[in-house]
Amino acid sequence: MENELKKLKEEAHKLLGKISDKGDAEEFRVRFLGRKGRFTQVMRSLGDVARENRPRLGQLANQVKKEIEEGFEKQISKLLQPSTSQMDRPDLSLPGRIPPRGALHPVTQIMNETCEIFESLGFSVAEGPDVEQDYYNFEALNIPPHHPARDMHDTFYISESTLLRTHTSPMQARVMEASEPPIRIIAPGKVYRNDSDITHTPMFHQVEGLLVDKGISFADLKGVLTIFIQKMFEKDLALRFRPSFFPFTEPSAEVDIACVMCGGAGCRVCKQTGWLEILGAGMVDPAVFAQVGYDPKEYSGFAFGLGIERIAMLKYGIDDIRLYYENDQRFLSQFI
Ligand code: 2NM
Repeated sequence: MENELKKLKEEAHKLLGKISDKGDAEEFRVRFLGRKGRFTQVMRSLGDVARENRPRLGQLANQVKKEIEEGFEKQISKLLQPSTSQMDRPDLSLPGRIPPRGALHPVTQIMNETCEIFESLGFSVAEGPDVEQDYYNFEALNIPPHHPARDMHDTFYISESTLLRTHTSPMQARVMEASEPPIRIIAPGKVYRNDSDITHTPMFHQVEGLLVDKGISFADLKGVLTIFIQKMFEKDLALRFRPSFFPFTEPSAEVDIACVMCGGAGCRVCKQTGWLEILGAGMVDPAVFAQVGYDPKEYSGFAFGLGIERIAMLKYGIDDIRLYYENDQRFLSQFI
């Protein structure tokens, strides 16, 4: 009987591993553990065994039964659980993990938008060095040494003849020097002035425009700037041209727009004037044309310069320019 039990145990063990569905499990249960199963059969022969061996064999039989039952339970619980290959399979119904997304700096956004508007009007982008020669920053633009206008620029000098450009117009002098009219360009980029308060940072961004051809008038300037303001502020804002002075333009104007906050009624932002100063412009001075070798009798042109930070401040209602350069996430994340 001992042999029978051993054989039974081995047989059950071999078949346990092959149970792979409900049918197999039921078959196994009937065959080994059922009322007419193999185990019951073996137990019947306990009566034929010598009396003194019965307790030992009875114990052994119970142990074998327990082992088979436990093995059977284990196999069944395995069947009820998903297999490892099922667990490794990705759950396609889960929502995706969204990575944190970066965004362009508000100044970059307005810079890009500005360039796109002028490009839509036929202007090409001309870029040049931040470290510029005194000649292109000043002399070519009708600002000779010792000219009082140099004072206004708070220039960072690198040497006697090189400096950080104080505006992007040196690029326009370079383009005019290198090519003939018609010219229709904008010069976007960083500019530097030794000045710092709530409306000035030592580095800021400008876009300057230049259009030179035969028969260009102040009306063309007004038209281009009006379209730019309307597209940038998505509103039919009024423009006002006030007489002003720049060494490189004559006549020159400072351009105001109707206050974006109150529409001209007067408020804190426009200091009750109803107007906001937004850019400078004018007709290119014949002295500049002479410097670059254009005949002022043949050609005329207009130029303008605008500060990107200032436009972004007006568009977004920002009252301190320094916020742009503090890299505070609470500020930046409002422009995503
Ligand atoms: C301004 C205002 C007025 C300007 C002039 C030129 C150039 F090169 F054609 F002479 N470029 N930009 C200009 C004119 C810039 O900024 C407030």
